Amino acid sequence: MADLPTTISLAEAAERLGVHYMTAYRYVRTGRLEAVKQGAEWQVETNEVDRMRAQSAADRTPTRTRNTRAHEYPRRLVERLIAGDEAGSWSVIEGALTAGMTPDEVYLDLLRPALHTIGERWAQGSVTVAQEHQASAIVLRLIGRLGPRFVRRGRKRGTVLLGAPPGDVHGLPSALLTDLLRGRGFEVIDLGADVPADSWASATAALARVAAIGLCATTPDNHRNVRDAIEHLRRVSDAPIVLGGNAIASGRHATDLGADQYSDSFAQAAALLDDAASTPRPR
Ligand code: B12
Repeated sequence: MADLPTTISLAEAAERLGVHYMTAYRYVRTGRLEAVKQGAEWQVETNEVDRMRAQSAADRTPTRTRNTRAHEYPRRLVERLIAGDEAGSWSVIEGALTAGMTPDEVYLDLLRPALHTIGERWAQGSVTVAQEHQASAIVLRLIGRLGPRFVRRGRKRGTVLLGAPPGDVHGLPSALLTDLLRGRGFEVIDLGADVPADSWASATAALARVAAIGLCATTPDNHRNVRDAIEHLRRVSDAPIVLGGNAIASGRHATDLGADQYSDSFAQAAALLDDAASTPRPR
């Protein structure tokens, strides 16, 4: 019969791992080693120490190093976000960047999956609403730190307007998409979450020219508001409207709500918006 895991102090864990106490503490803060704080002491399960020892041995095998680590980043980020640890979350991202992940990959292969996992755990009841809110606030701050890495100099390829429909509080998808598009040379105006229908129209009318509009619809059963925003936009602009996000089931669904195009991925959304921006329209 397998031994049940027992709990040891962080100092003992450091000894078993053959590292200094401060190194083990850094592993905890960056999510590489799972530990629970009891009073003033960190406690670590012995099987977690075994896992990390096995991991370190695998990491010493050169061909496996990068993949093994890349696979670990989302798990470590989820852990730090749920713990409400902003500095630790940033350390995970810095580690991923140092290991060669591009800022695009950090958004698509690290932040996006981490948000999905947090959403699943919230739905299962193992993450509280407060933890989900705190994690979202941290992600917003991480995006703030990563944003400058997407800035591109030179002539812009057109202005894209982004945001979420009325009644939809999910502002992170448009914040992520903003940077991804800026990295591709677009000027992007992000109106953020819960944009009233008439504000979509007034913002568009106030701009000299909008090449394309991207609507990020995440909240379920909010279709009337999506349709309403699109109707208001149509009154002031002939720019193509690309609709996407968790709440939109298919291309048919998007066109039924009045949009021109649909995509279920940011990569494709960028290509669609690119097409829309470079197709000449009568002024
Ligand atoms: C963070 C979050 C919140 C935060 C929002 C904070 C913020 N500032 O954004 C808070 C806690 C406030 C919140 C609230 C709610 N949430 Co919420 N939330 C999430 C969470 C964890 C992450 C959302 C996110 O940013 N994802 C990252 C983006 C990048 O991923 P994505 O949406 O899949 O985007 C991809 C595609 O959809 C597409 N795409 C996205 N946008 C666009 C736009 C365009 C133009 C295109 C072309 C493509 C495209 O490309 C992306 C990349 O491939 C999700 C979980 C999840 N699966 O996403 C739940 C989730 C979306 N929430 C959910 C729910 C139910 C709610 C609430 C209704 C809960 C409640 N009862 O109050 C409220 C909404 C209230 C309201 N009136 O809007 C559910 C929706 C379930 C469903 N049936 O669809 C989810 C899926 C959680 C779950 N697993 O159940 N939420």
